[in-house]
Amino acid sequence: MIYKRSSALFADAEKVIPGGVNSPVRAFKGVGGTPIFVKEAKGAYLYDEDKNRLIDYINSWGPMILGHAYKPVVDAVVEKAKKGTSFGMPTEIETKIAELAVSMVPNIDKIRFVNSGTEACMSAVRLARGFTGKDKIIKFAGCYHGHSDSFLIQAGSGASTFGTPNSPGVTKGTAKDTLLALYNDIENVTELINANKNEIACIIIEPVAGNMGCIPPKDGFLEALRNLCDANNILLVFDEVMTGFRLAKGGAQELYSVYGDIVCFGKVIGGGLPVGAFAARHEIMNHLAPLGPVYQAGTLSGNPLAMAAGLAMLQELNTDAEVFNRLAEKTAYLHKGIAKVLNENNVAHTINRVGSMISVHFDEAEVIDFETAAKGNNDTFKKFFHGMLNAGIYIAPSAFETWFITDALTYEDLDFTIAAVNKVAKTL
Ligand code: KE4
Repeated sequence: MIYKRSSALFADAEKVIPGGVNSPVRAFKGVGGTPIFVKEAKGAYLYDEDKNRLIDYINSWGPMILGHAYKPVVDAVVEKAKKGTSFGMPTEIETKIAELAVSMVPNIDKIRFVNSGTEACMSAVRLARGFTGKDKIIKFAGCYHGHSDSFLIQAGSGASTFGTPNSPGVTKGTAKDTLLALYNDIENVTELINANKNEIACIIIEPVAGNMGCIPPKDGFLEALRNLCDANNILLVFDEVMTGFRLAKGGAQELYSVYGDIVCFGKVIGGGLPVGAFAARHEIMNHLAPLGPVYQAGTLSGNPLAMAAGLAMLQELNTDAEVFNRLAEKTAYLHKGIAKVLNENNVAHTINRVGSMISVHFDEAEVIDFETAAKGNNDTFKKFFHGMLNAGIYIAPSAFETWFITDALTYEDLDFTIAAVNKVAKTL
């Protein structure tokens, strides 16, 4: 694959945009090389600036679950744009998408729209603190909830300790209120709660982790978290920015029948436009301004263009009873095919999969948390990434990310992908 034009465009971008990108993971720092510039996309395919066609397994990190330039979404956006893009005043379409989201997702009565997953999670934590009157939060090492200060915290020595900032600009004052636990380790969470009695407002978790690759919750882990929260007057915040409207109509809550107190959304809910949201039962959401004292706001929150894209997307997912089964079946087929060819080529690996989320880890260790996921961040992964890219397959440029399956993928695309893995495996 030739990337002449992408390289030239990257050089231009670097002069005026820090690192040449508007989000760090796009810069290929995790795999080396220069990022690919996309010209356009349709269905399961990206067309880059050098006229290469790539089968897309990132799909904008999740939103394009039905494929790029999905006609009902595009039509809705075009029609809405002709009538204005944002007014800073209430519009009927906000109520329409709120009603639909509340009908699709269990255990929520009200939803507030924002502009990103970060905003959704940041606001959810503020609401939890305001509702409980407590300051501390527990998050899990390796889980990502966006770039709000409270979340950019990395464990010091050991894993369950007072967090220390992992980004300059995050103050020690902020970090002290974020406690870090080990994903899938309920004893560890229990220790943290007991060491911080009556000080913890919420536990925030990705019910299926997607930022360490894909890591499913161990059997009983989510239920145990739910019980710990109930016994200690702690709110359980499910960050479903990735899993929401992807794993099932009702997301991970529906898949596992475990319910958060506050649920965060992003990605799919916006149909590819900037939308985040957080939702909960009346009692909690009524604490939000202008009804209650917890302040949260946004100039472009609920803007008609983004709502039009999101509503069209949710309407499609709500009416197609088979879409989530098709997505899961395609992902299982891909899993089986990749595992077969990696085994035939004696490549040490683990594959994690939940619904239409899948990740390939190039280490034989079972990947259950950040520490075990980190073992797959190695040269084998980097070689695999570039081998697949040269074969016309775009996967995440980081060992800590998940592949996102789109319903636009055909079984021919999946077979093409498996054949590419077989070819690349011989070079690892
Ligand atoms: P955004 O602010 O990027 O819309 O959402 C933050 C966020 C929150 N919660 C979860 C579970 C997430 O996965 C994300 C964002 N996901 C990353 C990809 N792993 C976004 C990609 C990027 O940072 O460019």
